[in-house]
Amino acid sequence: MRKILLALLASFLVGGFAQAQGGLLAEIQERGNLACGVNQSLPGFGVIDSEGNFSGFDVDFCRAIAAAVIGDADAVTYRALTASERFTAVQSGEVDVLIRNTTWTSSRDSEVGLNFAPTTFYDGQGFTVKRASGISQVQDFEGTTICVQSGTTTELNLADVMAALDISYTPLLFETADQVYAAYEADQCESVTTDMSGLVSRSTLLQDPEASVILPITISKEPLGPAVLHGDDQWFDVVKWVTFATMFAEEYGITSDNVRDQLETAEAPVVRRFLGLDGQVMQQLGLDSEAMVRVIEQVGNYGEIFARNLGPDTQFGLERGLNAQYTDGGLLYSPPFR
Ligand SMILES: N[C@@H](CCC(=O)N[C@@H](CS)C(=O)NCC(=O)O)C(=O)O
Repeated sequence: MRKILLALLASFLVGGFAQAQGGLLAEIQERGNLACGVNQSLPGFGVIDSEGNFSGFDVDFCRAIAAAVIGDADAVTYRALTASERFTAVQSGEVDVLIRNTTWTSSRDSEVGLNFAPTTFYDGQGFTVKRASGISQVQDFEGTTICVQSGTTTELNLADVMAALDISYTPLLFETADQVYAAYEADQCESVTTDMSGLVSRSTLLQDPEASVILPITISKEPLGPAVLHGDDQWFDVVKWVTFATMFAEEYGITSDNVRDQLETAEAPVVRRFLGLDGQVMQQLGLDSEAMVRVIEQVGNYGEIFARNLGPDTQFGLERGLNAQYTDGGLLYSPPFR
C-alpha cells in the first residue's frame, strides 16, 4: 500500500513538473513568433538565399505551424543548425521545433529527449559515387574512402553495414555538407553517403553533375520529421496535428485554392470538423476554429508542399514513392480529426 502511495505521489510530482515545463503554445502566441530550427544548405528541404530568405519542404512545415498557432506563416524566426548543433538547440529552448531532415530514432526519442511528430518524408541512406570509380554495389567500396557527415545517423549506418559485410573502407568525417562535398569534389573520397534526399538535393550543386551517379541502393530507414522537446504535451500535440492536417487535407481534396470556398460549401461532417465549422476539435488542441484553414490557405496541403519543393516540376523531380497517401500505396495516413 505504501508503495502504491509513493508511486502515486511520484507520478503526481512528475506530472506537475511536466505541466510546469509546458505552456510553450501560449508563450509562442504571446511572442508572436515561432523559432524553427532548419537546414540552410539543403536545396529543396531547407535553404537560405542571398537575401536571407529560407525556403524548402522542411521550411514549409515551420510555416504551417506558424499559420496555425500565430495566424501568419511568415511569423517564423529560422535558426540554421548543423547536424551536431541541432539537438542542443531543442534542449536549450533556442528553437521551439526542429524541422531539419532529422531521422526519428529510439535514442533521439528517449535519451536526447525529443518527441517526434509524424514523419513528413520517408527516406533511406544511399551513395553518390564518381562514375569513373566504377563502383556499382556495396562490395565495391572495399579499400575506398567515403565522405560522411558527423553527428548523423549516416555515420552510424555506414559503420553497421560495412562491418556486417566485412568491407574495409576509410570514413572521412566532416561537420557540414559543404565540407563533405568540397572533399568529394577535390577527389579526397570516391563517394559521399547520406539520405537519398540529401544526395538528390546536393547533386544539383555539383560542379559536373554528369560525372557522378546516385547508386540505386538504400542501406537504412530514415524517417524524417519535426521534433519538439519532451515535457510539453500540448505543444507536441499541436505540432503533431498540424503535420497531420497537411496530410488530411490532401486526402480529402482540400487545397490552398479551394479551402475558403469549402468553408461555405462543405457538407461532409469529417471535412466540416477539420475546417472548424462543427465541433470543438481545434479548441481541444488549444487552437482557434480556423487554425487548419490557415495552414492550408497559406501553405497548402501535403501534396502541394511536396510538388512545390521536390516534385516532378522542380529540379529534383522526385516521385512520391513511400511519401504518397496510404490510398495510393504510400505511408501517409492521418488519423481522424474528431
Ligand atoms: N537524417 C540524418 C542526416 C541528417 C543530415 O544532417 N544530413 C546532411 C546530409 S546532406 C545535411 O543535411 N547536411 C547539411 C549541412 O550540414 O549543412 C540524421 O538525422 O542524422
